[in-house]
Amino acid sequence: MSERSISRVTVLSGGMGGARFLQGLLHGIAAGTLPGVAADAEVTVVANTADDLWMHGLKICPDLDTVMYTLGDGIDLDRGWGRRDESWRVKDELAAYGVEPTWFGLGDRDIATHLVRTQMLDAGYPLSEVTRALCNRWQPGVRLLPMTDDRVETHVAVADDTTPSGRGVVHFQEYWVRLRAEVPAETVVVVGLDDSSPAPGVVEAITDADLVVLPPSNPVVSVGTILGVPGIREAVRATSAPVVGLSPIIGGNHVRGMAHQMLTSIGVEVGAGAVGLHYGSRTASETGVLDGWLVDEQDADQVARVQAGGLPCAAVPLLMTDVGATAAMVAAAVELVGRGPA
Ligand code: FO1
Repeated sequence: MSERSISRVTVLSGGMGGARFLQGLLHGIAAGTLPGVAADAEVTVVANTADDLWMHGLKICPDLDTVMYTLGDGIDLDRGWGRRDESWRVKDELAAYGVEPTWFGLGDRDIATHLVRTQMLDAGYPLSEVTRALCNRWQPGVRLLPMTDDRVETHVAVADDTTPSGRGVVHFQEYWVRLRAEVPAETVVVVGLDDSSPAPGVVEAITDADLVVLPPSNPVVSVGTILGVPGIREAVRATSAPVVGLSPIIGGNHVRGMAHQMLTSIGVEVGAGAVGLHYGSRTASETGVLDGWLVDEQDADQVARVQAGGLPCAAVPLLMTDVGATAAMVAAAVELVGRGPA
């Protein structure tokens, strides 16, 4: 196996889980604890934008902002989203006017981000340029790219006895925030996905990488939507870099978020092994994207099943309890695939 130096790492990321993973990755790079990874390795994040929504005339990009705030040290650590030291005066005033929706938490500081973004979009700048401008302030320490500059939105069909059909469709944010993902997601529809194209730099960030990582983000509505942008799955399958994934499911359930509900809605078993096989082996299948898959030690009994699917697999601690623990799982991921093809 050739020893290869890894200096360009590309991560396909959602919001909270991806952001925590990135903190550990950057920590490991800086600490020099990642085998074969250069101390000055550069990280590019291709972030999910299908959670995005327009509200009160503002364009809100939850996953881009969660990564930017988290790595730029502006995140509220308890919530895992939005700004630290936040106030909610505008939200309260909107509620006083009876303006809906009142269920979405728009903080005053956060609104400034959406105002800048909306003004730049209105001036004709693409989302990728807007994101670059916002990151000039936050300096997240990664190159942050939206998966696409086109409008893409995840919507969820749920049972709704107030409608003649007995079903209703809500924006993903309404499903997650107002409905608290407590009702089954009958169907997930990502509006605009099939007509979208990768944002500038995204394909190259994948094909020119030395390592591509699928972090423990939601495999359906975060990593799944990124892979669904026409051209991105193809780029992952074509890259000369090893591609490694880490399971967001531990012990049969997600750690946070709604991976359980989303996997169920697409008929995929909620298991660490099943998710790895859902992503698939790049070499042993026509659509697979992975060269290796990490599961938590609780799911060690699924390693053989994943390997039988043509996908190298190892069981290591996957709870991101702190940056050191996360860096250790990155090291394990590099060990599993990082030496590159023989
Ligand atoms: N999540 C919540 O649970 N409640 C909220 O009110 C809420 C508001 C919000 C505002 C801006 C933003 O960027 C994110 C926000 N989130 C909120 C988190 C968001 O729903 C998630 O980060 C992802 O979209 C799902 O992973």
